[in-house]
Amino acid sequence: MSAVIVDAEVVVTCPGRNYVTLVVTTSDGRTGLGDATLNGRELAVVAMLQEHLVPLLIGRDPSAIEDTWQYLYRGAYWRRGPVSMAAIAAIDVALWDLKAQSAGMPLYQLLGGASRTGIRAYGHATGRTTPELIDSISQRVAEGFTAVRVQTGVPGLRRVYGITAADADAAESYEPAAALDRPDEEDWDTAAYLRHIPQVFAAVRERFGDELALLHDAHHRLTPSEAVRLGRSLEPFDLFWLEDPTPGENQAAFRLIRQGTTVPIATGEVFTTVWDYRTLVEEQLIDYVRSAVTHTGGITPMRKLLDYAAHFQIKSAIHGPSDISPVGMAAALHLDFAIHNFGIQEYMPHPAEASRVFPAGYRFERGHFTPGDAPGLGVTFDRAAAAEYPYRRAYLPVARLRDGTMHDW
Ligand code: KDG
Ligand code: MG
Repeated sequence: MSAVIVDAEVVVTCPGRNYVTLVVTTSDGRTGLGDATLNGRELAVVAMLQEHLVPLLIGRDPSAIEDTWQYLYRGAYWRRGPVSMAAIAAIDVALWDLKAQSAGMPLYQLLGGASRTGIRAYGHATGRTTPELIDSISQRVAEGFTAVRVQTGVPGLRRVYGITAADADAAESYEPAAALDRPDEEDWDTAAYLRHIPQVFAAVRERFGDELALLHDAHHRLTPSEAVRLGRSLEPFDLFWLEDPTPGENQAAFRLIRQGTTVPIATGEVFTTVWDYRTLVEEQLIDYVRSAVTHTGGITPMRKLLDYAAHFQIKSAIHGPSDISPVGMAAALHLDFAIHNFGIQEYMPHPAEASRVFPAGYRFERGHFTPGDAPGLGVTFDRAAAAEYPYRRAYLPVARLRDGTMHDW
């Protein structure tokens, strides 16, 4: 008789930040890992898994990945949404991990094999002032990165997206979630931001020359016309992309941005299905798909989404912040390695304690990753180490305008 799923355990651990991990066990004693971390809403996914999805897995054939995905997605009646899609993603990735382990192959081989020799990654640079930012970029370049996301403080604003608090180590900590009882508050002034950013990119290009790829994340803060103004003002500095210029719920807004500026556009880190991209892809309104494997239902739908995007000359840029665990990162890297339309991979290092909990076989060298050749995802989970780091409630910040009005964070 072929193996069946006998257990699926959900483990929450906080090695420097919270992670939700699914461990699926089969009747022949194999285990597969999935990442179900949803930053600031972790326990909602835990409940979705423990109360609703794990009971449906027991006794199922672990090799029937597509059928299980459809069973959980269509079978719920209530489709989409980040809590459901993160829960389904963890199951899907764990089943791919099991299948590749059974085949004795690294997962990328099951996805079609290597399409490249290395996965180009971008690092993060941040500074409250331009000299501090230049130092931060220099560190990334010294580490071997050929592409860097550049975020900067804005004069007159206490705290903005991507910039650490004044008392933190500005160069090294990008983690926005904080273990506080209430979300931290950042301030925002679009006019001040739009005035300041072009000067910063001028200084960065001047210092680092033409070759270094520069990226910037507007983090959903702008209207379409403000995004056009920003895009145009940054055209002389040849950005690799401008990310999340405007909130993505209204896909049609991107038509205005596309008509107004030639700056390449990346979006989708908060999207959860292919439907969130339909207008963007079919009308070629974006250049990069930013979805995370962890938040978009796993490897199964991500492969379909990226293949669909490929037909419209749109490339991958899988979300890789520190709130995607090393399990989710490994899943992204195997997909990056196999697909044709790979663009770039985000890399925000995990807290040091996380590498104790999730020993991973992927390697980072001279700005590029390789996923490793261990069978499956190539990540293990040290439960004893995980138990040393209990869950801590944490929230992402919120943003307010100068008069106190809530704004998009
Ligand atoms: O959980 C939210 C973070 O992952 C997000 O703010 C990071 O925008 C982000 C990025 O581009 O990595
Ligand atoms: Mg982003």
